[in-house]
Amino acid sequence: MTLTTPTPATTEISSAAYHAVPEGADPKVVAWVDTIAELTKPERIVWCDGSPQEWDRLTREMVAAGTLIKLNPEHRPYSFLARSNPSDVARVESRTFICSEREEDAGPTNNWVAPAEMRATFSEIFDGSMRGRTMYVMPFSMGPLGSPLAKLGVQVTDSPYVVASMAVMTRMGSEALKLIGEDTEWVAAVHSVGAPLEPGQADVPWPCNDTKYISHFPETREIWSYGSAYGGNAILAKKSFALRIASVLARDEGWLAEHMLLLKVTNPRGRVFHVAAAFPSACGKTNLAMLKPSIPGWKVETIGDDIAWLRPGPDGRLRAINPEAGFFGVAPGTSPKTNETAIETLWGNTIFTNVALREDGDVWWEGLTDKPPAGLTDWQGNPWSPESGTPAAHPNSRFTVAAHQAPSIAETWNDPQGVVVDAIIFGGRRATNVPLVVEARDWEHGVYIGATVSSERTAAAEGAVGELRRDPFAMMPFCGYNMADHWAHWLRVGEGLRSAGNMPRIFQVNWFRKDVDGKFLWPGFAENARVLEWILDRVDGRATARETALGYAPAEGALNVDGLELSDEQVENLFAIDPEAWLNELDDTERFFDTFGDRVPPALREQLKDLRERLAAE
Ligand code: TSX
Ligand code: MN
Repeated sequence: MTLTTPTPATTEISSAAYHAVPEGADPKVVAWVDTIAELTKPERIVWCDGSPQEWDRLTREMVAAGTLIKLNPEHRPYSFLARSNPSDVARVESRTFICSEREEDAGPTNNWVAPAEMRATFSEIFDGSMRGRTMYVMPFSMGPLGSPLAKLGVQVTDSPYVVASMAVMTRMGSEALKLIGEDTEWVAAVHSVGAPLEPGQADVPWPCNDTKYISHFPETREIWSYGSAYGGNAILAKKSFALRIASVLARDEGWLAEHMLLLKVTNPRGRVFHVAAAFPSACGKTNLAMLKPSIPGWKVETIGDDIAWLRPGPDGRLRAINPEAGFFGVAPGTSPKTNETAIETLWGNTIFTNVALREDGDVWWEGLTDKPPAGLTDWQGNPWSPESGTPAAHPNSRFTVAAHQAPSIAETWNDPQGVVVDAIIFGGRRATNVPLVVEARDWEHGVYIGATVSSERTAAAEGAVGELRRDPFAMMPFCGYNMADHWAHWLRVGEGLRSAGNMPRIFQVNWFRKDVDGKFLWPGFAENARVLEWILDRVDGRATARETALGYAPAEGALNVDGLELSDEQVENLFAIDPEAWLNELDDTERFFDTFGDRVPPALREQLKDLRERLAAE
């Protein structure tokens, strides 16, 4: 199949004159592509079909251009290393915008610019931004092709690295394009690295621009991204579509687009459960998504590691899909000890970005092995040794790999009907106050727990160490509308589920509580299966609980700690409630709520008041 047509000698002609549009492509898609091409003025246009041949051609071209390094196929078959520009290594929240018509609809936690103003800026910076480059057109589906829970999109990009990433992370190509018809809703996403090439100008391995914009237009369901080729800034199907735009679609259509992993869990009696869990960054979501239980008889399978779309089904039960098709995971800290399944997943067919290169053509990152191998090249391409004093792999270095390659993937991960959610978990990284696990008193209390998710700042982040970083629903950087409206929406969805007579139970967990000496109280990792056991035994009606001010905690002896080297005192400390510390935290929570003014649902103010009263009575 021919994907390109020869480049004409002239520069500024209608794109329609020189690109081969796939037969049957929706005229509105074609017209939109033409509009973007007229603005960005690429040298040629390629409509991506998502085939293995296309992948092969693109990766070869990127190796020739120096964008990718082919890894040693003996160690890492069909795999590549990309080194980004050192200025382009992470999502840039300060340059991420929600361009709703009204500022209050973006809310106090988002950067807002009026749509007209942003469009005026874009008509300048995107003008000719793809000169000398290929514009790739990528139709894609978020969720199984044709699923009633899935959504379609079309992203254009001038970065072949982004095409290869989207091919892994989404169902991208001809099949998705065929699903777009006259009446199909689809999200339009424009991406440019913002590095046009003059005739004869040599390219660089990782083109990007110091000026960056990641802008979302929720009312017109559009995404425009400029200047970065990294991760969430550029793979617009992920955070931009599946969370920021989808959260708005979900609000309008009565469902939920959430920053959650999805698990299938089978208990020793063979009953199957599904769990959705939201955690802020640096809590080990991918590790939990690929958990190998330490306790016999329990089986955990992966459905998703980052995003879940949840929707009340025809039977009134909450059903969920993973809208993505791959994992874009943080490499450092991933090891056979912390996540053996991820290590198995990464055997090949993987794009690594900003990890270290071994002498033998394989990859390495901090935490993969106790001791670094000799002869490493760091993520910037410089010789590295432990004496270098810098990390060999960038702390935000990544792997991009197909979800179906995980040995833990559930056979139902592709089910177009989604899976029925039995339990929802909210976690955070908290050295104090938050117990290992509690069950919410009811849905409203669960929504309060979600709205008050927080992590203590680590040394890596700005701000004082130990200070609470609020991250409601782990959605702080990802909610495309007013965060307080998101809480109200959760309460509304709960009412619908309740009237249908079947709602998931909500739990709060904290793997990170420390003792007075600053040591983690809970072993975590595979042992978290014990917490899942109590949670799902609660759902199954077989685990006992005791009421506390914070919710239902495991009754004495109900949490299985057999074989763990945990003293009674340590178990007690994992669940200890200090009313004074909690009342101080609630003052902080109230101040946090106040930043949203009168958009905070009264039911959550009520939850705060009730919690205060329960703690004061302790
Ligand atoms: O991912 C983590 N999980 C979830 C696993 C399913 N991490 C890593 C977080 C950084 C991304 C954890 N770290 C977890 C955890 O449950 N718990 C901890 C804290 C911890 C770290 C080390 C030990 C115990 C707890 N123990 C030893 O190092 C021996
Ligand atoms: Mn995430």
